[in-house]
Amino acid sequence: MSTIDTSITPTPTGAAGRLAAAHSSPQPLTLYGSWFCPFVQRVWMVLHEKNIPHHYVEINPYKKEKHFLEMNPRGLVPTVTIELSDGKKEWLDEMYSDEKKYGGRLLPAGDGEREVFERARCRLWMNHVATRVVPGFYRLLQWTEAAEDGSSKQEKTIEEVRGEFLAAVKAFAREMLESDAGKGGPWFLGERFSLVDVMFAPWAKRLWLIDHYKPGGVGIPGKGERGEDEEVWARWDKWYEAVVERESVKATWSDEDRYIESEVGQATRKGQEFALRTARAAN
Ligand SMILES: N[C@@H](CCC(=O)N[C@@H](CS)C(=O)NCC(=O)O)C(=O)O
Repeated sequence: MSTIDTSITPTPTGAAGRLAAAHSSPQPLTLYGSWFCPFVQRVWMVLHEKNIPHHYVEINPYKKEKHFLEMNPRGLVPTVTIELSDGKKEWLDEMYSDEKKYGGRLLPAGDGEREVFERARCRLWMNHVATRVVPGFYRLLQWTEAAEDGSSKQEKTIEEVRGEFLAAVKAFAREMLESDAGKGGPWFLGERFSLVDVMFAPWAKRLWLIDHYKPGGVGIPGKGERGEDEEVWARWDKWYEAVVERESVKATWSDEDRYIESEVGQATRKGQEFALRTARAAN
C-alpha cells in the first residue's frame, strides 16, 4: 500500500482563486490544473495572455482518479482537452493566432530570415529553461544532507548544486544582455513578451522558496558584489522584476503562504516516491 500523502489545499486562493472562478463554465477548451503546479502556471499564463476562452478545472494529480487517467494516462497536470470543429491539432499560440481576437503572438511569426532565426533562438532558450534551469531548481530545492548511516548518500555538495543552478540562470541572463533583441529588456525579446518568458516565469516566481528552505538560498550575488558579472546580473534583475509583476503571473498566483505548505508536501511526496521505488528496485 502506498503511504504517499495525497492531501493538499483543494482550490486556488487569492488572485488565482478569482481567475478560476471567472472561468468556471464549460468551454471547448478545458485546462485541468493544480494551483500549486508551475507547469500548469505556464499554460494558464498563455490562456490569460492571449485571452483564450477556457474552462478551468482544479484537480489533485496525486489522486489518480479514473476520469483524469482517461483524459491523460500519464496522470499529470497540466492536462488540456479541446473539442475541435475541424480536427486541427496545433499548439495554443498557433491555434489562437488571430491577433485581433486574441493577444499578440508569443513567438516571432513569419518566414523572413530574421523571424526564422529569432524563433529558433527562442526555442533553444526554452529548451535551456526546460533542461537546465527547471531541473537545477529542483535539485537545489530538494537537496538534503546525507543521512548519517550513509543510506542516502549525496553525490554533490549543496555548493555544487547551487553553482550549477546559478550557472544556468546566468547563461540565460547573459543571452539577454548580449542578444540584439534582448539587451534593452525587460523581456527576453526586449519590448516583446514571449514564450521564453512564460517558460521561466513560474520558477522565477518561486525562487524565494529556495531562499526560505536552503541555507545560503539561491545565492545570486548582490549589487556591488558581482565583479565582472555586474552587467549580466543587472540584466537578470531587470527581467526578474518585470516578470514577477507581469499581470498573467500575478493573476495565476495563489496566496503566498500556500506555496510553502505545498512545496513541503511535494518534496515529501517525491522523497517517499523515491524511497518506494528504491525499495521496489531492491526487492
Ligand atoms: N513536464 C511535466 C510536468 C508536469 C508535472 O510534473 N506535474 C505535477 C504537478 S506540478 C503532477 O502532475 N504530478 C503528479 C504526479 O507526479 O503523480 C509535464 O507537463 O508533462
